[in-house]
Amino acid sequence: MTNHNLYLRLVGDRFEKAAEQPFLITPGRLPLLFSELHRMSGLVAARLQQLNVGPGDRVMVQVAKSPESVLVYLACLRVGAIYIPLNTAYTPAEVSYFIEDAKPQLFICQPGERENLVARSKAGNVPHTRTLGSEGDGDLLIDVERLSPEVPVVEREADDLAAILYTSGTTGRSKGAMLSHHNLSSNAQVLHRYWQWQDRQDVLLHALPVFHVHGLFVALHCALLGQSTVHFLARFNPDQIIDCLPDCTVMMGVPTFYTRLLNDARLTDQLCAKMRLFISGSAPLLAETHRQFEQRTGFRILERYGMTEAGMIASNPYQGDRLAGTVGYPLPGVSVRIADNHGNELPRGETGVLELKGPNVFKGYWQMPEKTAREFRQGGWFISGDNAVMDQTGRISIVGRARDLIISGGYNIYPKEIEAEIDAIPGVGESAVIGLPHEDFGEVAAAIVVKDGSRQLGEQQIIEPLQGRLARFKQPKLVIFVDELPRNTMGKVQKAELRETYKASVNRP
Ligand code: MLC
Ligand code: AMP
Repeated sequence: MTNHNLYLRLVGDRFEKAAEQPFLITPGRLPLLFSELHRMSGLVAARLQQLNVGPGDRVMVQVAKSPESVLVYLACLRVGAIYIPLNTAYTPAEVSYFIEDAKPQLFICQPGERENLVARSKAGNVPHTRTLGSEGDGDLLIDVERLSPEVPVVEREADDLAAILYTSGTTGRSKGAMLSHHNLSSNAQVLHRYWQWQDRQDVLLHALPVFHVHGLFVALHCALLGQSTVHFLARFNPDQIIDCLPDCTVMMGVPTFYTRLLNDARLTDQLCAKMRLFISGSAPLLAETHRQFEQRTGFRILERYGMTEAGMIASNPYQGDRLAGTVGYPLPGVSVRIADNHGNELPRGETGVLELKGPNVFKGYWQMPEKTAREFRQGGWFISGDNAVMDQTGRISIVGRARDLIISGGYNIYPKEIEAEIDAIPGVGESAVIGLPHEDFGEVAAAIVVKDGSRQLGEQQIIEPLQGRLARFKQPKLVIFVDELPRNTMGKVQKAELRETYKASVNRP
């Protein structure tokens, strides 16, 4: 049997004879070298085995971005475990849900969160809880050097799961998108070719979080396939970005990265002299940002489109026109069609829901077979939930969302989840959470609230109860009180009307 384990493609023993080339360069730390990657992921894999983590077991991870966190990911692949990264902004209350749902064999959290999370982990019957800090500290890796790194790469079938990434649902309940070894390796190889990755020469500027598709899979997989050195920054920090840019050839970011860079006078064409490619995705890039960036640096940002359930779906061409406001063409091997609400394909030029098929499309939502079935059409077309239009040449523009979804700085916020929390606050009659335009984050959540008259309510009485219940990025940046919510004749709240009324209400903080 062929071993389809993604680890073999990404690392294997490909780099053992590599010169001492850095893989991850993290400020203030010694670089992690390519030549050490197999041995070090072997040590972490040996630790996982000591904790009885084996094929098919889930390993849930809520830790700071660090070279060690990448080693944990690679070690999970190596032992055949399923990697489940969580946003570090999630509160313990949110994490409890994920533990309950995924039933991990091992939960790894930040040392500072140990007290908060061990009890929740125990309540969820998780056999092992360990900690890992941003410097590799914590108890996960204590004495790991004493173990043998000779851990074989477990055989995996193409459809075996490599990772589960949680994505919020329209019902407010998060769903775990199951991604197989083949889903991830096929997508990585396509991107590596499509973006003409320059093996051993490209240097990647990486300031994205590593708990989402963008920073974890798209960026790191391309770098591993291309044996690229990566400037691995904990977060988007303009000073560090400006420092690193002269050494780098590729940057991947959400649109907020580009608008923030444009607000920095230090961004010049000389600073980007070595750059080859700027890529944007995860949220719509404004045509104005595209234009200004080209004017300032001479680079036309390459915009691509993807989602948790399918990795990357479409991209502007590497060579050829990178058109602002479009996400380019379906990637090789991916089929895209625009359909009406019943799954009938629409002629080119008409707006409808984007549906897709291909080796990148996930295996379904973890333990939600009915939900999964509802998201697919006959013939295996996955319903993306994005509204799009295709021109005569097949070029795609995303024109909106069929789902009630807010994308803020590249993070998804599902209004239903926030509304449920607000509606539970004493004194609230009902609420509607909408996305409003925001210079920095593109969109932010705003809550439109109707009081029930039973007590005095101000913005603080709405926001305070959300602390500890919802991650900060999900909390409304603005609360507006109204007498009633606008509804149509069917009784449905008219969110489009609310968005129009309040579109100028949020300014840059
Ligand atoms: C931080 N905050 C946010 C926020 N990020 N609020 C709304 N939306 C966000 N995205 C909050 C903080 O909690 C803080 O709140 C306040 O805003 C100011 O934070 P900051 O210091 O300015 O934020 P910063 O750390 O600079 O982060 C902003 C960011 C970051 C845009 C750089 O959010 C980010 O890296 N986003 C990338 C997300 C991503 O990788 N998405 C890919 C998903 S994959 P307070 O109240 O505490 O002050 C996907 C598929 C695909 O979508 O196609 O790629
Ligand atoms: P997530 O579920 O977090 O992976 O987010 C995926 C969603 O991000 C998609 O369904 C789109 O709505 C949005 N998205 C990703 N890339 C783009 C893009 N280039 N333009 C517009 N929306 C995008």
